[in-house]
Amino acid sequence: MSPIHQTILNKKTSNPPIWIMRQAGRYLPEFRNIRKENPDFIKLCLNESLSSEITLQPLKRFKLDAAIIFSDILMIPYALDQKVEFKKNFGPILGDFDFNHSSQISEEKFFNNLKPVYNAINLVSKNELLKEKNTIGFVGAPWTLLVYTINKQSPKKNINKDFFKNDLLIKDILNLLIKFTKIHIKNQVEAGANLIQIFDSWAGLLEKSDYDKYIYNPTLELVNYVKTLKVPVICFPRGIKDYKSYCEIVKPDAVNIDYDVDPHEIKKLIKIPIQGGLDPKMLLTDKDNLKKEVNKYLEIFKDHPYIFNLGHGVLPETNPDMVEYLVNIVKDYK
Ligand code: 1CP
Repeated sequence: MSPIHQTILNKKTSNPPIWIMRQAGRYLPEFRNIRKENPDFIKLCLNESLSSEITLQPLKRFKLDAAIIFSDILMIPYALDQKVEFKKNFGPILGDFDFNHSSQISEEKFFNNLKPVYNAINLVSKNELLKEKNTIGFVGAPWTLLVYTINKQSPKKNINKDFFKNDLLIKDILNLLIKFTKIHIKNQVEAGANLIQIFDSWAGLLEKSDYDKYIYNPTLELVNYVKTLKVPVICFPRGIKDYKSYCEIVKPDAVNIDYDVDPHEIKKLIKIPIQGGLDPKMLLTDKDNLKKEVNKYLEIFKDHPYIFNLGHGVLPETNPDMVEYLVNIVKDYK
């Protein structure tokens, strides 16, 4: 059994397993080389030979315990025929979501639109580098996808006041996103993903009074669905104000904490396996400081099932040597 699966089942491993959010990406020169030649990001995600190669790049360099497929949470709106573009130094820009059109898309058409993603998962999961390791499939949580679908770009600090104005349409879009997110999860598992991560990157934008409707109920539906597929599910409700209630209600197999969470406090509050926490900015400091911070998390979670990771994605300006240094500290921890 892989070290991540062991940790999720509460079994003791000699040291915590590790993977890194956004481990395949812009901080790696070998990724930037491929990206330079492939200016269309969606097309790159749909090129199974390149996307599987990019997925494996960090595993060739570092002793990581999992590969996360090189794709994007916005591949779902894309496969539902919403226009999705990525603008340099700006982020995603989406077109209008046409509910009447998107709700007519068949499961088969959706599968065909994303077939190269599933083929890439299949290629990666069979690679020698992944023996006794995990191939992580992922989705955006319904709330986070709704944010991009309606806001049509990153919301940064808050969402437009008009966001919730058409309540009925929002409900319909949310349900459609849930339906296709389940299909995307199933397709990834059938292709070879043996762990699913659900990213709720914009959970922090909501007030607690909105959690039931937009976070708890939709995510619980996905988590229960993943459990029927017999693969573990890790949830990352970034910036949520109450991780404890989230875990009790949504019941993921493990939870990823963000870097604003106090690790001492959360350990006392949460019984399920924990992942992540380290501020990605620590990788921009020096080795001594990084070591101190990494050891802090290792010490705090030494008697709690723990998967090492960051409190958000690795930053593009990170030096890969610092990532190597981090991975080695975790691997050498006694
Ligand atoms: O190793 C990996 O993790 C690579 C696969 C991966 C994942 C898991 C990518 C590639 N994107 C994601 C998830 C993702 N995409 C999330 C959830 C995690 C998070 O909060 O970071 C979100 C919110 C997105 C949406 C997205 N995709 C943004 C906007 C982020 C924001 O602040 O609004 C951007 C800029 C992207 C593009 C993207 N996706 C992935 C990469 C490597 C890139 C950069 C593309 C480039 O310009 O080269």
